[in-house]
Amino acid sequence: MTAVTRVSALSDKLAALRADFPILSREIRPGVPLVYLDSAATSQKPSMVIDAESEYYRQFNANVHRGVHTFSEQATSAYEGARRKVRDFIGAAHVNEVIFTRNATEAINLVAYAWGLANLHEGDEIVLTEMEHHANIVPWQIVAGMKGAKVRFIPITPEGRLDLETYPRLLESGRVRMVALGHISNVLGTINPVSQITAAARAAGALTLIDAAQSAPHVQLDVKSLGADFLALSGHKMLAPTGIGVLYGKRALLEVMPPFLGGGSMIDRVTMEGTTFAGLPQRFEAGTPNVGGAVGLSAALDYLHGVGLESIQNHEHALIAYAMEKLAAIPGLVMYGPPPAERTGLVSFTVKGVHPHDLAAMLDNEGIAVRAGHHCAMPLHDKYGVPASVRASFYLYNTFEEVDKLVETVDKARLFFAPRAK
Ligand code: C6P
Repeated sequence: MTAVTRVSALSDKLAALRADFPILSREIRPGVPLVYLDSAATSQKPSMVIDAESEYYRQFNANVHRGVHTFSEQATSAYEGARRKVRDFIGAAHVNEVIFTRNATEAINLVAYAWGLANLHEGDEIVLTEMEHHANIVPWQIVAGMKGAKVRFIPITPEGRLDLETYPRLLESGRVRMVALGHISNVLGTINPVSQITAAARAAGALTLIDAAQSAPHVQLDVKSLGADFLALSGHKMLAPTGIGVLYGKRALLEVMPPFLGGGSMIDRVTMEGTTFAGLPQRFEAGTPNVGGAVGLSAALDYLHGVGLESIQNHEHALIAYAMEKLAAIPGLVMYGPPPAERTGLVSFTVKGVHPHDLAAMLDNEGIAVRAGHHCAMPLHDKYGVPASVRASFYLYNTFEEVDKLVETVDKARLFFAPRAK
């Protein structure tokens, strides 16, 4: 008997909720049902989202902000309606603070290039953390290289928390212009104390960017209480289709930033001598946007509201506490990151004597989808001295029975590959 409970705020609704996700009833092979534990890579989509996007293409597909015809007006209205929904979802003050992008990666690149190229100078510093996803490292390294700026890192402790004693010392240089960090680590699950970090950055005269790719699907975001100047998220991790993401930016900052990409839709007037640019948000949305994706994102936000982010968080917390307790009993298994109370619903681990890819392949054989590798966080894996790990990530539709199957199969793999490991 485990000491951790097998109930959560969603226990009574789980069967009905799972029925909303058509893919969850699929079998990987005849008789082997899907156990989807890879939602941190991308979540599955409820019928409501699939239908909303399909409805757009079936009923009123048209380009936005261009035509005067009926469908173009309907498409524009749906697209701009999605923007208002995102504004409310993240607590932004103004709809023009919401820029649609392809994903969180593009949102971060937009800030790194548009803000960074205009505002960084030789010797300036950008502070990141050792637990960042490559999406929040590489763009800064590229732009820092172009401008002669330096990238510095807040270290992490062995338990997978940010080292908050070192952070103020990094700010003391007086050269820090940007502090950019993940709200929740995609490898450790650590929920970072963002408000505390942004407050210190602000006091040191630096701007902040929050990578909310792993938090937007799970916790109620409020850009004001987070103290974020910029925030990036990806729709596909929060029940929406792929190809739609969001950059939030404070209006006063976005208004004075030069464009990122040039082309149609983002201009005021183009002559052969030069171009003047449109206002917000169009200035940062060059070309035809992903209208169907925005419609799907809007439906996803409605779905998340319907279930309730608090209930989702409570459910994931119950799952992760249960999973970590059970996994801890497997000899040779090492989990990375803080205890369940300080993390969201994902856990990365290694098993002594078993290559993460072999483990993931054996899990897949039993229908269990997990991610194996460096999870686009190589510096973090270097820090722990492992090239790769296995990650199981949970979402609102996962069950305690699925956790049991994960744990049983991991133990089976250990006995097969490394029977004498301790
Ligand atoms: N992490 C994972 O399996 P995109 O690819 O742009 O939608 O998201 C990038 C990204 C940025 N920040 C964090 C913290 C992330 O976790 C991700 C995406 C996926 O962990 C795919 S690599």
